[in-house]
Amino acid sequence: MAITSRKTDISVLPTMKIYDWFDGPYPARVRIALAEKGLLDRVEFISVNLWTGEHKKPEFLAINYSGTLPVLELDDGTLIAECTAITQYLDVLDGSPTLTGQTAKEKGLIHMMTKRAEIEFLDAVSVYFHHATPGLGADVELYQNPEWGNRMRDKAIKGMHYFNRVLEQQPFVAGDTFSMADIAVLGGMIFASLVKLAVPDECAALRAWHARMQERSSVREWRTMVANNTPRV
Ligand code: GTS
Repeated sequence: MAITSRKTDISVLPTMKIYDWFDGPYPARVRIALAEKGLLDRVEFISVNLWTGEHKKPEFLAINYSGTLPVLELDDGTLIAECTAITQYLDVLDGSPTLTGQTAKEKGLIHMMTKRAEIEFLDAVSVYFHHATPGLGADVELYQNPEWGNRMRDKAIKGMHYFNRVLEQQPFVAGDTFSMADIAVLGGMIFASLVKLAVPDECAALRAWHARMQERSSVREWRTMVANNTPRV
């Protein structure tokens, strides 16, 4: 049974702040979600420079205990970290969720596949980056374990095969419609491309899905912003 809801006029909503780094793969997830929801203009972006380790400084740790980006700050000062939590918040803001599901079943499946995209793919690529490559540089990467990083690289490649099998069966990561789970896998693809982790040739369904995703205006807009080095602020 679908939950009936009335759409809220987003132009009356207070503006929000997002702490992020404009071309980071996790921040990309939230920027793509914002574009999908038509909310990009409702946000002021605050740059936190990952490459100089700003996210590990006490000032930022006071904003997000985990020392990661992105973080959403509401006009009453509430801080919401974690891409999934932020996306969920943004999705229900207008009373008409389109990314996180309407029915109990949709919500359950989207949550499961988003978590799976993180655990099996995106987070694994991230660990590979931080541990088995120079990562953010010696000044920021104070502990590295290349063996662990390489294991996570192998896990990420296995994850790509898993999502390929999923996408052989259905058009989108969590079923018949585009959702937050697709955005999470997109985050994995963005990070994989940054660290030059190729999608295996045999993952044709994953490649075809990825090509289709590039046609979405939310993804196109993000790519153009990165290519032109013109972050929204
Ligand atoms: N679980 C977090 C989420 O979903 O928001 C992970 C966030 C995350 O790892 N963000 C990256 C980060 O802060 C940003 S980026 O690498 O995608 O640009 N990394 C810095 C670090 O030191 O881990």
